[in-house]
Amino acid sequence: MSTFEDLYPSRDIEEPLLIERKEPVFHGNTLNNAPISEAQLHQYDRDGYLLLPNLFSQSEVKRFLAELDAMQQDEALLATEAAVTEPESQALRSVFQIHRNNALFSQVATDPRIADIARFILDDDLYIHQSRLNFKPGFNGREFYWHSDFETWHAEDGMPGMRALSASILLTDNTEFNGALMVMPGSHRTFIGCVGRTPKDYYRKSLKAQTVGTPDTASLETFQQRYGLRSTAAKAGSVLLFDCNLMHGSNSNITANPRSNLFFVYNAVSNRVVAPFNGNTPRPEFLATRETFSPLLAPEPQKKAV
Ligand code: 6CS
Ligand code: FE
Repeated sequence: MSTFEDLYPSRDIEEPLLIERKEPVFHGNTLNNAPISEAQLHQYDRDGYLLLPNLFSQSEVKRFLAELDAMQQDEALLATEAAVTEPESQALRSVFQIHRNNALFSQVATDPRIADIARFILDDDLYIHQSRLNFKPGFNGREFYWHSDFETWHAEDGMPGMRALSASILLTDNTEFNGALMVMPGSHRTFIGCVGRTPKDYYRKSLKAQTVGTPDTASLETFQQRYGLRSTAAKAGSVLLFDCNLMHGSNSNITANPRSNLFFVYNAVSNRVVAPFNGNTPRPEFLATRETFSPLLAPEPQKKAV
């Protein structure tokens, strides 16, 4: 059990809990040398997410997709626990820890176009808590039910507070038909404590279809009425930055068009994971960085022109 105070109790509770967020969304205190505009920062702070259209070029996306195809043929990779198939087929659902196991994507993880914004928002040195490719293949890509990533990372990985964010790089066009991420804008400011003890090795099931750690329907109804629903549909090459506690989910993909996205989760070094707050043994390294912890190198400070 963690010796850290549990600011966000979840799982071992009798009733759902709505807890106001303790941490700021934007952890910095200046816009000097900001990599995004004040309007963009305001939008991220207010809504809990920011869409950056066409941040990566089509030729970069083409290179990423070629890497995806190669991974889908890599028998050794497919045999590891980091490769997760869909609940009702052998289609590939996710591949985790690509920031360490894939040369190209380990570079993308440190790309200043996303890492600099994450560092600005979290206002700390960073490391990658988790990375993954979600394939959401045509016809077989099943939904990701409503959830807060932080609820899982807090309960099952021991992430103390809300000082982490995800950068999702869209590798295919995300549309309202093929399962673009849906978000509840503003929901990042309230934590839902979920009822239901975490089974041992729950990740073997949750990565295919999560139930434990997802909110009850009454809380979701309250949230939907309070925050509404918004689609983050955008073209391939766009980047969606979203706060660790934003309520989000995506529908099953019954179209022929895959909805494949690359995710990097940036966590503040000061918010390194500790013992899981649900009291279970920690999840494996491919889901939550512990032994392979290494801070992202901050860029050399801009030398002032003399
Ligand atoms: O368990 C996790 O860490 C993963 N589960 C979901 C549904 N989203 C975040 C993360 O990839
Ligand atoms: Fe998620």
